[in-house]
Amino acid sequence: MHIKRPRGWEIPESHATPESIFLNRRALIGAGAGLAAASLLAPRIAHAAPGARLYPAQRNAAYTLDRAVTPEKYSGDYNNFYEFGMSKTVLPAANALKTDPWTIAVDGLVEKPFQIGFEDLVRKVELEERLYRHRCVEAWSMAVPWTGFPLSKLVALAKPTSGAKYIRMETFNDPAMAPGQRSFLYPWPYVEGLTMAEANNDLAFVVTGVYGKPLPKQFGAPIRLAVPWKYGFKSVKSITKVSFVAERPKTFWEGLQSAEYGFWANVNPAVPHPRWSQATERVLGTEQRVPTLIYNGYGEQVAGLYKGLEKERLFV
Ligand SMILES: Nc1nc2c(c(=O)[nH]1)N[C@H]1C(S)=C(S)[C@@H](COP(=O)(O)O)O[C@H]1N2
Ligand SMILES: [Mo]
Repeated sequence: MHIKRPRGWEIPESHATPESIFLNRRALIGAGAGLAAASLLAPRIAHAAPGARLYPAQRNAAYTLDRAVTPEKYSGDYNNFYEFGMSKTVLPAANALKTDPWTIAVDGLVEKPFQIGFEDLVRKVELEERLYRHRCVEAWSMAVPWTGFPLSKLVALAKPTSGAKYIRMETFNDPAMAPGQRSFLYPWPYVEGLTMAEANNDLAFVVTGVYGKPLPKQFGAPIRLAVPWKYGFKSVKSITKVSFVAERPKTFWEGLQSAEYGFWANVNPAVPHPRWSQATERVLGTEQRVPTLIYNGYGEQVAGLYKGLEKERLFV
């Protein structure tokens, strides 16, 4: 028997075989032929990167840049992903990251804790593309077309109770897969957090893709955060757990070196890092130094979040 059938990632979702028909067809096929047919049909999702058929997503024109998009050949080969090593060249090691299947646990102060598969989560939201600046605390920067959905959508799905004051996000912890996690010098797993007001700000974005395709592994596949008004370390990669909590979470970098890397970490050119200036940044690709902007240029959208919090270390 020969079945010519386009694979899942070659056809738009609306044209894909609905699951009910797929299941009926399997039921109709006799046991002997059925085994062969099932083995042809079953891997159609496993071979595609999760959610691949959804790309490229519609660009949201509200998010514009003051600079050119950084070509992927620069941004995709200069990453911070300590789980796979402390150098910028984590691309080969990050290939070991297993992203399929991928489950995200939602727990803490929510109506009802649940686990959700990455594919199921993506089906519940609408993906869009946004051009965002990214400013690492190390004073390099890039401009990237992320694909994803507002973090506020995930908050709404989670249904936090009134006691939830912070959202805490965690990366996988798997030293067998990620060699960096065999080092006891770091407080694994990587943890980050935001206040509920920050999480519900329009700019806070859950990222599933970049450059019009699913996230390559070194960018933190299959699902990460982008909070562009904060230093890059707040944008946690490869998220496996989202918890709603009453107390401010202790973040990974805070646990290592709280004098240099705090909870708030809002970009501010006037507040130097203890060991270097934050006044300018090196743009990946062009290698030019350009002035750094307060809140990385997003002050209009986010400065209001910090009214009344002036006593906090907002820029560390
Ligand atoms: N899990 C995890 N998330 C992480 C990091 C990391 O080492 N591990 N590095 C952070 C830092 S310092 C930066 S600048 C960005 C880098 O994202 P990129 O490599 O996609 O440019 O990811 C952030 N998220
Ligand atoms: Mo960073």
